[in-house]
Amino acid sequence: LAHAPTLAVIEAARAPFRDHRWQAAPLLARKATPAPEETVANPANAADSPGAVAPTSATDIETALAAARPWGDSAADRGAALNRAADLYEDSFGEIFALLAREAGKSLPDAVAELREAVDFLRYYAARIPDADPAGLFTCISPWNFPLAIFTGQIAAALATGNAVLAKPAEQTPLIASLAVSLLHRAGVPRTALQLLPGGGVVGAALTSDYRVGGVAFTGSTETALKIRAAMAEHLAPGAPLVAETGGLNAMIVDSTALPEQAVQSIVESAFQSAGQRCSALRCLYVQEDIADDLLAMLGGAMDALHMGDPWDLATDCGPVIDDDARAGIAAHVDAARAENRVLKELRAPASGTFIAPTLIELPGIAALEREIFGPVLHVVRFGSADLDRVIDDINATGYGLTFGLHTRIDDRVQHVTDRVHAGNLYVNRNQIGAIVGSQPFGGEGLSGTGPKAGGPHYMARFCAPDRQAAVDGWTGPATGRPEPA
Ligand code: UN1
Repeated sequence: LAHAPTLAVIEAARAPFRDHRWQAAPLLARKATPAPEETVANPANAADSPGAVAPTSATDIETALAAARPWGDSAADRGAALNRAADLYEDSFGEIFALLAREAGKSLPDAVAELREAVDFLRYYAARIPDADPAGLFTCISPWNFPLAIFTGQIAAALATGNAVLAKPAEQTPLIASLAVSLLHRAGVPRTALQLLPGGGVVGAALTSDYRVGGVAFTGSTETALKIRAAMAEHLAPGAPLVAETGGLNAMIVDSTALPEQAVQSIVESAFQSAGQRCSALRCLYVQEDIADDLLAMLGGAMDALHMGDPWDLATDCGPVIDDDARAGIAAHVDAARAENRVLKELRAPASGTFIAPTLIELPGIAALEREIFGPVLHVVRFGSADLDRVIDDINATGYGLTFGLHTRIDDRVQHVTDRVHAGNLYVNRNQIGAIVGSQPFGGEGLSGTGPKAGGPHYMARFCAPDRQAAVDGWTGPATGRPEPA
C-alpha cells in the first residue's frame, strides 16, 4: 500500500470493524434500495455475521437494464475517477481487511495482497485506456474467492473502456462488493454506469440472456462459463464478447534435481495458502520417485507447522473454506480417498466453522482427479525418470490450462517442459499463485478460460465493441490459437 502501514497501524484501523454489521442491497441508478433481510455468514465463526443483504428482484433487474448508460466522459476523466477510486480503496484499508476476514475468511496477508491487487487493477487499466468504442453494457459476474480484486478488476476494465456495468458479485460476498461500488461512486463513477445487483444464479442468468447486454465478464467454474456462453449465443447480439476465467487442474512437476527446501515452500504456498481456494492453486504434485519419500516427509513437516484458525487472528495461516456446501463437497472427496487408503497426511481441523484440514492424497495420475477440488487438498503422483513426457501429456490431456509449476535445476528441461505444457501461467522454481497485475498477467487456456489475461495489455480490448476488437492493441484471439471452452 502507498502508506505502507505497520502491523500495529493495520490492527488499529481494523479494530473498529470487529463487530460492525454492514448492509448490502441492489445499488440501482433509479430506485430506493430495499431493506437488507438475508444474513451474511462468517465462514470461520457461525456465531458472527458481518451483516445482511437484500437480493435483487426481477423488477430490480429490469430497472437496472433500463437505467444503464455507457460512461460518456472522456477517457482521461474516466481514468482520473478510477485513480481516485484506487486512493479511496487504499484509505479504507482497515474496513476492507475487516470485511475480507469476516465475510470471505481471508487471513491478513491474503487481505493485504487482495487490496494491493484491486488497487493495481484500477491504476493499470486507468493508465491504458484504448481508443475504441465500448461494447455498451457489460455484465460482470465475479467469484467469492477474490471478492474485491477480481470484482474490481472486471469492473475497472469495463468502466475504463466506457461501458455501463451491471455487477453481480458472488452470493457469499455481497458486502465487500457493495463497499467497493460505493467507493467507485464516491470517486465519480456515475450511478447509471455502475449498478450492483447482488444475488445468485437466477440474477446471473437474467443478466447474461438479455438482448441489451453487449458483453459478459465471468470468473468462476467452467461449467457455469459454458452455460453463459450458450445463453449469450441464444440471446445476445452476434459477436458479443465473453471474457471468462474458469477452473483448472493445476499441476507441478518436481524432479530429483530440485532444491527440496524451495520446492516444499512453493508446494505449501501453492496448495494451502488461501486454504487452496484460488483457481491458480496447486492440485496435483508430480514428484520424481527417487526423491519422493524424502520430499513428502519434509512436506509433511511443513504442513504440521501450518496454523488453522480464525483469519482475524494474525497467527492463522490457513482459514476456513467459504461455506458448508464447499466443506461437505471437499470432505466427501477426502472420505472417498480415505476409504481407498490413499490419504497420506491429514491435519486436524478446528471443531467449529467451515474448516477443511490441509490434506495429502496419493493418486496414480492426474486423470484420476475427476474435478477441481477447491480447497486445501493436494494430490500427489510419483513418476519415474523415463516418464516425463508421458506426465506432460497426462497434464495436457485434462483439457485445462491455468497454472503450472516446475522445480528443476536442469536448464534444458525448463525449456523442454515449458514448451510442451499448455497453461496460461508457467512458474519455474517458485510458487504458482500470486500473479501480479502488469508484470504477470493472469489467465488460462483451453477449458480454463477465453483469455486475454487479466492485468495484461490485451484484456481491455475485449470490453470494446466487437467490430473494433481486432484493431485494439493488436489482439486477434487466444494467444495459442487453441479453442475457447466448448
Ligand atoms: C482465481 O482464483 O479465480 O495468481 C484467480 C493468483 C490469482 C488467482 C486468481 N491471480 O493466484
